Amino acid sequence: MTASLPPQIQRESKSDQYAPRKEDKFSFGLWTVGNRGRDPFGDFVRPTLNPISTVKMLSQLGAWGINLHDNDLVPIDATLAQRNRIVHEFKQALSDYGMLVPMATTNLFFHPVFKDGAFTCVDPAVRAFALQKTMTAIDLGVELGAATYVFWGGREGVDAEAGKDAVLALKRMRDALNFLCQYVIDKGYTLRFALEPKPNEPRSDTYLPTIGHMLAFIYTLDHPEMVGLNPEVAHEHMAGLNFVHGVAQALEAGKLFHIDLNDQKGPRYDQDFRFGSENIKATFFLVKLLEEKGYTGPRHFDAHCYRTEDEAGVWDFALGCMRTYNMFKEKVRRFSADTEIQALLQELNGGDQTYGGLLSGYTAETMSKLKEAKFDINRLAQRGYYYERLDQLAVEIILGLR
Ligand code: GLT
Ligand code: MN
Ligand code: MN
Repeated sequence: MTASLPPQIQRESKSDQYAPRKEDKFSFGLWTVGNRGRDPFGDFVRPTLNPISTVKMLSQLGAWGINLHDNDLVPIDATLAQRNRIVHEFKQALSDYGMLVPMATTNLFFHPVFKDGAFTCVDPAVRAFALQKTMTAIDLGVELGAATYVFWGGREGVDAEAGKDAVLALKRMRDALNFLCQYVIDKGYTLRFALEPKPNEPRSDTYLPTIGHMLAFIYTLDHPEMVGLNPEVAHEHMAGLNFVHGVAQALEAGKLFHIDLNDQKGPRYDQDFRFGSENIKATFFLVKLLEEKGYTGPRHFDAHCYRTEDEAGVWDFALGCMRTYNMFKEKVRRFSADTEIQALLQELNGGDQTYGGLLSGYTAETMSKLKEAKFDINRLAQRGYYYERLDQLAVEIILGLR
């Protein structure tokens, strides 16, 4: 492990207006920069990064936060004394390098005990252990200052449909989250839960596969006000969905508690690529949504660098995620400052105001006026919507021509 960042990365991390700063609220998981490149076909390609140096490196790069699973920091078989020493040293590093732990989570998928899932495993002993492990991990997260606690389903799902009752599985998931909400309340913690959907992988089908499924489920919980979403770019793209629309729905419902930023080449295995490395236009509209619609939470990168890279590549990757976010932020600013685009948008949304007053809700009056109204639908059908022009202007903004 190198003691500090390679010189060219140190220079680049501070070079220009896109350089990440603490107020940008960028965070990474220990498991993201710490990803060692093992995949189902090949072994580790990079050495272990120790959590203390990771805190230092990320801080030097301009990141604000570092997130973790319980076992990213404390090995699953650590004694209490070992656990306390590790946590103490980590807290010291956080304070030395001015870093926060905004979010924490539980690893409920790595150990073989979780091969059939955790909260939805058919074996009650595994479900009970999953609750116990999560309570302990919540205590750790709170001790480190986390305000958000993430639940990614991991292995909650099936390969063999015959083996599990899908309705019962949902009830078990609900029971677990209700139990843990009550635990947080009883402990007096101010922690919010953020549920992270994923359609498949590692199971062939995961329960609660998309933002929409998860959102509906939240409202069936005992404490829906404590529970929101942690949507991930790659996961919605795996399901072939429009991530921006999913995030907009969560945001509009007041449920965007956290976000996992990365990138993905369409519906295939979960790639967790560097933010903005693939879907340039979708990334632009995502940053536009987050920046303009009042999302104030962490900009968390749940991504990892290509398997081809050595440790320098890890820091290239991390800096790239943050710089790209800031570059898109600047593009978004240009879009909203572009007089031609704004004039076009105004014209587009203007339309015939005659009927505008009838659209603000049902009253006996609006109802009868609307029933009697005469519409020249052939004239209405003739208008053009200038979307070609507008979209081209958006492309020109993104490509740096405006
Ligand atoms: C795992 C997964 C991610 C989740 C993390 C939180 S762990 O890497 O692929 O999408 O966000 O448990
Ligand atoms: Mn994720
Ligand atoms: Mn992913």
